[in-house]
Amino acid sequence: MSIDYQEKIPNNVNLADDRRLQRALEKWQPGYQRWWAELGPDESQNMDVYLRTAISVEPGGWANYGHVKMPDYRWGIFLSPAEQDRKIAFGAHKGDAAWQEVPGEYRAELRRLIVTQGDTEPASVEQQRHLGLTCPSLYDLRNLFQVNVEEGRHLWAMVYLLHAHFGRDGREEAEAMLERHSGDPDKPRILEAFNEDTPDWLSFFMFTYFTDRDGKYQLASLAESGFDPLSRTCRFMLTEEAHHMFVGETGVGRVVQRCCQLMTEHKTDDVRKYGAIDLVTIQKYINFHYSVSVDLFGQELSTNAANYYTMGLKGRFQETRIDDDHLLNNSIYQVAEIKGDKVVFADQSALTAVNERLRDEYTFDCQRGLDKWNKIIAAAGIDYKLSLPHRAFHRGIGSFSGVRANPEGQIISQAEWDKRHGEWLPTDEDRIYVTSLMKAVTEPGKMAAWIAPPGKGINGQPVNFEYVRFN
Ligand code: BYC
Repeated sequence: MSIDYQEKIPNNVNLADDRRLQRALEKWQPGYQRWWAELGPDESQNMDVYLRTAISVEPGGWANYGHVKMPDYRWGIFLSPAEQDRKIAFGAHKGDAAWQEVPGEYRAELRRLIVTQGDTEPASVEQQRHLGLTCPSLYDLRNLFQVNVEEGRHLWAMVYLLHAHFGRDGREEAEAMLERHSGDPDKPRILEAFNEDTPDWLSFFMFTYFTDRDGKYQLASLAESGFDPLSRTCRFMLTEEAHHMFVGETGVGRVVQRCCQLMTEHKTDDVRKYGAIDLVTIQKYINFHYSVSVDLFGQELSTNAANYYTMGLKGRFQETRIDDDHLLNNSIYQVAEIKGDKVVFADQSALTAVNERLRDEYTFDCQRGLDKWNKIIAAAGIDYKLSLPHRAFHRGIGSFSGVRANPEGQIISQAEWDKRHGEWLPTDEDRIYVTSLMKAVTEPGKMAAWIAPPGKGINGQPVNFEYVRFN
């Protein structure tokens, strides 16, 4: 399966043979380019950025690196290769052939899932649009832009599905993706976390670690879909998502490393004196970004999610590797809830608890990064441990949204919350301090004082390579 780079819209879906679809997408393209120019990365139009572009969807098809102006990036439509005779793996249609066309009875639900997924992609580009002006290094600037162009491509992926499979209302939904904007009071993005600012690079690394990881879990669940084009699209998107989480994990790790270096060098916890970010502040950012990201999984018990599952539209993480009946009509799952002033676990229908199961798997995965960051701290001989806050902490969605809890998961009064939340979440002062560190460092190989250099460069290039050229 090859991608024709001569085409206006590079693709491996035989766009050339489908004139109607090609015309529809070519009509949408100028609006997308206008959106990128207006709400994409600030002042970046003339920069040459060392970007990776997919040249094939096969494993290892990522070898194409070169300096590119982002408006000329080859945004295209790539689906993972079809699996022969693929069957629906779960729900009421388990065992049937996967759908190649939208199943009429589930059209509205499927469109909603695709629109919700698609909406997050341009939202994140909008959230991150000012960061380039304060990059801690050229290496980091290039990574930010790589993430941004790939989020743009993920929007294309969802827009392709809407145009190819949903006719007129699909085209309208594709237009609407460019009309809603992150934080817009009149036309906000659909999911709450995508209306928050990403005001500084610590937030960016946290976002790519925690929020992009929600992307991984949601895409993996959609990759199980009985609607085969959605499944194949998401499979390919997941290969790009991995890099975004790498940027987050190594980014936070380098901030931790720099802090520990200064703590041991100066025998102090107060690294702010030396222009770095202290471990307490890093913990507060973790508390914020983790709690906002777990909200993205929806309610603990969700009839929407149960319906998506039974309809065969959205499965569980690695559905086919799970050893059960894949129907879940008689299965139970332990779900946390509030009883009095305690958090307890109770048996619930596994079918209505699929959101919660996914959130549990996500949390388990999040912990891996914390273990790595804690190793950096331990290796420096420092007695401090970063941790994920309890699931009840600072929630806006689900059973815990109505209570106040501390990071250990004890239910506390509003008065205690008002008194103590500044110990657990970034305060205005913390944010002002972190923002004060954000000054662009653009000399090849140089790093801002608050972050350690990366272990290695991109694609075998040295760390002091000119990853971005300003024109
Ligand atoms: N904000 O039944 P429930 C990514 C609504 S990130 C606002 O539990 P459901 C990326 C909900 O819509 C991945 N509203 O909901 C990362 C429902 O409304 P209705 C994005 C919310 O449907 C970084 C009501 O509350 N992909 O890719 O089971 C950079 C009841 O809730 C929220 C997806 O999300 C919220 N957080 O679950 C770039 C996958 N949560 O029906 C990209 C597609 C719930 O009462 N989306 N509500 O009007 C879904 O699968 C589901 O929509 C959700 C929600 C899992 C998000």
